[in-house]
Amino acid sequence: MPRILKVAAAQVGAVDRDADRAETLARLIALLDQAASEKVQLLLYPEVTFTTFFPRHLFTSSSALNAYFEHNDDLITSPSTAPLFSKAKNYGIDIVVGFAERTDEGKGYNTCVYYSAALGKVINKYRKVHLPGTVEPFEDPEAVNQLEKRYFTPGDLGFPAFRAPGLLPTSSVLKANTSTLKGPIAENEDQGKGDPVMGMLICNDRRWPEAWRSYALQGAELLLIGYNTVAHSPHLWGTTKPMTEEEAEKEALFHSRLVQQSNSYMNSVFSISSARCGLDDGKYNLIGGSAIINPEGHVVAEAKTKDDELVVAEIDLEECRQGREKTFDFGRHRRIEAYGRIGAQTGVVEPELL
Ligand code: CDT
Repeated sequence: MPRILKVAAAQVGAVDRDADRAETLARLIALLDQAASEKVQLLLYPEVTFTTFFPRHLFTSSSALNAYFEHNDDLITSPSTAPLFSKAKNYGIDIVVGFAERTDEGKGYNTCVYYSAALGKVINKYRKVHLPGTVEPFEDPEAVNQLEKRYFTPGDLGFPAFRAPGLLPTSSVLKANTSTLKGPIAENEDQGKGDPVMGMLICNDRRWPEAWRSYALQGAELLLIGYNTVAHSPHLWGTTKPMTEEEAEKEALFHSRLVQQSNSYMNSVFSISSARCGLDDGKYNLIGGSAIINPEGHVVAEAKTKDDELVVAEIDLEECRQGREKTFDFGRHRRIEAYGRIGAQTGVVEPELL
């Protein structure tokens, strides 16, 4: 039985440091309006959706920094963010939205939420696990910084897969069976049925296979990934081979696409990525390349611009079956007795010198 969803990435072009929040919100809503006119059911916005990618800047005043954060529970009530959620509810479109989260205890997380239009509430939250960059700015005043390790705490929620209700006509049929995932495919006839199983990642997380596999082991059929990826930053990316701005951007785009295609294939999962991109403040260049990838690793749809753009596709979640019943049938082929190192070690430990 086909399990078809119409999904989209809401790619967002340049947003300057001092951009008016209301104007940015209006752009996000314009993308939602367009999604509604194209009958999209699920729309993915980028990492830190409502502002510029502020971790590139050093803030010495906490009030200036805090202006970029949303307090945990205010997201769907605050006038600067709420209209996106209420409009999504009215349209019946589920949305995934990234934001800088400030908790009651004062911790900062790079977070995204899944808002279900059917239920009219946030049904899942993810906090970015892999925080790139540095705590202190680079000494070189020309360097592009990425101070995520300064402003955020690594996510503490793990990789929580979840089911999104109300998207498929068959969604309620198997309700009684959807609370737990049981055993390998061959032993579990409900697997790959019911409401779609989803997971969220944020930007740098997409480069880490452990993150994808954690979701795939929960049966995720669709991964949603917002990002802000600097196009040219030798301080962040390294300089094995000196590159022009243009070559560096091409390389960053290549790696972004490489990790999305390969991890979609190796985990038999659809993925959508949505970029904040373009030239912020006329000088900070972020790659575009928002894309929808199928479980065989092929591009289904991709952005053509580095501006506000909707990238839309109709996807059939049944396509996840090919990989997960054959090459990547985890239950039959994974060999956890050989993988101990992956869960036990962070840095590299080389064999002893000869
Ligand atoms: N936002 C984010 O995580 N960006 C990083 C930039 C690379 S820093 C080395 C990314 O992985 O795309």
